[in-house]
Amino acid sequence: MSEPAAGRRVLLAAPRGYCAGVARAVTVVEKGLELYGAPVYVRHEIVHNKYVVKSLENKGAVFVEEATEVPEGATVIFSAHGVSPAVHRQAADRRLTAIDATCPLVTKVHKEAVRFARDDYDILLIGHEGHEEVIGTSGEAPEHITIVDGPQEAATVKVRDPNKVAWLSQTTLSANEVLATVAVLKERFPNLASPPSDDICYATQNRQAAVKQLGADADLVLVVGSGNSSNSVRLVEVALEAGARAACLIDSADEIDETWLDGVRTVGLTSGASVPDVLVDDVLDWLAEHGYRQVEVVQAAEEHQHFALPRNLTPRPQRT
Ligand code: 0O3
Ligand code: SF4
Repeated sequence: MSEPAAGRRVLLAAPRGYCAGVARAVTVVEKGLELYGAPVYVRHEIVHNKYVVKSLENKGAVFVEEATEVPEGATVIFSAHGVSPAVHRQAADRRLTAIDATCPLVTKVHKEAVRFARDDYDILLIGHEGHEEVIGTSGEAPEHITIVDGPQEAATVKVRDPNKVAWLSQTTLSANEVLATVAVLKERFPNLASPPSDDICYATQNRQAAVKQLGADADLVLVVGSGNSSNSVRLVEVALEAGARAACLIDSADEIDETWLDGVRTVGLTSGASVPDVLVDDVLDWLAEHGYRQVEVVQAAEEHQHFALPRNLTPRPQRT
């Protein structure tokens, strides 16, 4: 039995949705289409969101998995998750015009990997094997990097010299889980070197902080995001850890099952860093139609981050 409409409310997480890196990457594809005309090839989903990919396909973007699938001499955009130097070389070999939409905060992790590898460290990259960002970062120094996926792997990973070990991480992991993994590594390698600043980016941390804040008060948390979006999936886990009775990942409002609302008074709502606002607005409309009209914003942080577009997308001033 549903609660009476009077008791129903929505706790809306803030920040949620697009981070600065995603906003920049989506703009790169839109501007690329404007400047170079369709088709513009994009290597890998520009961000892990079905709706974004479909919308850009409708505008003339062609998504491929490898640079080798792009016709010689065409324009290719690299996704926000970053690519290895080998992919840059493939693009150069095919004489592609490459536009790099890698988030600057992912590039920062690549540079840390290069620096630690140059100093001959064994680098333990905390992240999910097979994820595009982890593939790209590992490719900076494959002979130095070992992927460590959680505390259990941290307990057994082998290194050459226990005094020459550094850790880095994927940008979109659960902050708590990374802390737990690093704690195990520090126990084993007391001289473990850390990245100069957090690899888990501000947007991941803020979205997790907001959902953590509302999780305990929510009977159900809806996270808008696609199944291959690491940061979105983490929001479901963080909501459950924070005490939400249930949490579901949905691509859009039409995936909500009405039975999920049985006995639910408070719905928490958030969205991953790759999710456009329109999808959350649709969920809010759907919830309002089902009696959840009262919306309270739960604000964990304010964000003012903005990244400039890549140089080869910025019109150059004309010389006179
Ligand atoms: O890395 P993740 O699967 O979360 O990727 P999304 O969903 O595209 O979100 C943007 C994050 C990103 C590009 C890497 O940090
Ligand atoms: Fe960049 Fe963080 Fe957004 Fe990833 S989640 S694109 S690292 S700002």
